[in-house]
Amino acid sequence: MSDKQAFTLEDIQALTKTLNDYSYAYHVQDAPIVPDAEYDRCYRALQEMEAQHPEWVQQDSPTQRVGEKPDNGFASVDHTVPMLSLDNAFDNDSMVDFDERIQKLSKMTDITYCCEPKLDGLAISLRYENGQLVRGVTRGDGLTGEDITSNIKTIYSVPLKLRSDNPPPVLEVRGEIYMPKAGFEKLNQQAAERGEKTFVNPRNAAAGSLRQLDPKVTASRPLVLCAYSIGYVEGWEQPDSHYEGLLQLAEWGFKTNNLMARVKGVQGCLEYYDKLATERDELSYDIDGIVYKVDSITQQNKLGFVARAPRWAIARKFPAQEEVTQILGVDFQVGRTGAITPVARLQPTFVGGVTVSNATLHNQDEIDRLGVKVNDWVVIRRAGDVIPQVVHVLNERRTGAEQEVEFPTKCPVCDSDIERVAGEAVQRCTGGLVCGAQLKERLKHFVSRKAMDIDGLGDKLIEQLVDAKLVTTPVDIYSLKDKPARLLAMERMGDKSVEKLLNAIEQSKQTLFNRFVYALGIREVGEATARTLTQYFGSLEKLMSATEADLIEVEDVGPIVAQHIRLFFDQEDNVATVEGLLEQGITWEIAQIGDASEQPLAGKTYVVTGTLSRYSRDEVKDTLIKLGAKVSGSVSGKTDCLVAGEKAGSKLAKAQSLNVPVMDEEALHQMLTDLGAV
Ligand code: JCF
Repeated sequence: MSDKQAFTLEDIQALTKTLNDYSYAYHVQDAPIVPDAEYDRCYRALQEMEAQHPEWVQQDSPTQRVGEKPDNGFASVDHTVPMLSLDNAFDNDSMVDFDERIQKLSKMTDITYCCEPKLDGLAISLRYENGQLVRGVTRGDGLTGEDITSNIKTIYSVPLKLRSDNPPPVLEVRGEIYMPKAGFEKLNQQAAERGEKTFVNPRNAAAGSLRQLDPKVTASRPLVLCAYSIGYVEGWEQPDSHYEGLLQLAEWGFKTNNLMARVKGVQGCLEYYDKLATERDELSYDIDGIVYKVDSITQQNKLGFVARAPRWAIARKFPAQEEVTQILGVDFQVGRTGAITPVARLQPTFVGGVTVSNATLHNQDEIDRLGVKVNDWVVIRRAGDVIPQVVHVLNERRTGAEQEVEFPTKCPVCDSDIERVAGEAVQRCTGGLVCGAQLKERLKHFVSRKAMDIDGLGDKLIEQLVDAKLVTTPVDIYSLKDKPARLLAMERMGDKSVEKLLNAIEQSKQTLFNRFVYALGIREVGEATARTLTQYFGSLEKLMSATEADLIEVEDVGPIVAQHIRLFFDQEDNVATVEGLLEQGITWEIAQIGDASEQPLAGKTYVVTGTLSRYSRDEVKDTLIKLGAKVSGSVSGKTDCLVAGEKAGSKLAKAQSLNVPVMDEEALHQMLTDLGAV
């Protein structure tokens, strides 16, 4: 506002409220109502108005979130009401015991429990006086914590002021401060790029961020507060339900967990656990279990405490995702593109619900970053279906018996040289298809479900076929029909399975252009890129003759991908393989490579998400492509329609926030039926 327009106190108050509403929608409700640019514009406008009239700055102005360093570090503060810890349960039996104890003590049956995911962060207590945030304190030892108000204020999901015209005179809210997985990854990536130390997990990153003396540092960290209980209140009648108390907190502007639920009895608790256990890995934040609380506050008060833990609550823990074990040795595996991956052989350990005996070490850089040696004791992590990782080395356990990891210079499978391309982290075997390992991996990729989809040609059989030199290129798969006796000689192959396999191979010849291109296994060309390429070029000849400059024109294809594609088709044996496959009779529907503009869904971009029951997601994608649509992996402003099955998560939320039309499975089925596609 360089031209100094006149404005009033009311204008500042109104703009402050507008910004806080935007921020609440974004940070608490996860449903932004304006683009970031609009928020930033309003924020700068408020900053300028405040600079002209500092005496009008509102206490809850977003500009007040980042303040000065506290002068004398963090002061100690006694909690009004102690912050309790939780007893743990590790199995169903302990949950049954817990419920029986509650029934006995309260002389009631069918207890109502309030359940919520247990966030893996740090507990804090927030004090509000007449609706204004006055203090934020860490849990500390439960009785005394540290005053970290200046850091807490930088967290946007912490309301500086309650959203109420008559807030309670005093309110203390307890909650967990955590760092969502995506923010954690980004933070670590930035730290790594600057050559700084990375955090081992989101919990440590959250703890480290709150311990910063400079609030500016905390402000730069992606922290979130989720409220989990009312710790203390004056001048307001609490409902006799923990659950309803949380609903009130949500109304006052706090983020509460949207998976929170009330259930009946231990049966309800166990069902809730099973459901969350399957969803755990898809959540945007780490959880380490479920918290169950007796819902009635009257009952809670009657049940009371033992030592520091309430009798009315329990934390049911998931199997640990991190464990300590020893590295017995390091093997080197050769992948489809020749990439050499060091794999740590571990003393087998139960982690994340399974026994793990291997963990990937990725590449030389990762070995250097971890500083890992053979015989080291390490923390390993297995989350969901992700390959187990080595998180860090326990240096204090070193005995002197540790040995450096020696990266080979020759391929352990074919003895060809290993080379490292400048600027790349991976080292590769230069053997190409001479290397049995690369050939096996390429074949496994070629026959996989999203590629040529040849059922019955499993990893074990491929290995045998390659070892027996029956198959030396993908083309050979299609002449197996001339050698049934050789197939019968393979392990666990009978007349029936040979017949089935040969049928599956024949059937795979009728495919889709994008599947074929994906199956070729060109480096950096995944399922989505294969789709984009085939839709852009329309024919194999055009794709094969495209220059790097032509390729860069394709959406999502950058110079590196373009180079890999060109390199692939410049290699004679690759061209020979493609031609050989076509000679074997591989074809795809002409509709796909015909005049795209005449197809019913031409020019439309679809995204498919969630669980479908009538079709598989791949089937739906294939069908949409046949109808001329483009299928993308992520929702954006350019998306024309999101097909959302059950349990659609973030993509559905994003589509809704961008007003992208959403179609459920029924509507999709109707459309495909109307178009005669099914
Ligand atoms: O999410 C949590 N980590 C969490 C911790 C949730 C709760 O409801 C808690 C808690 C610690 C103590 N409740 C208590 C009483």
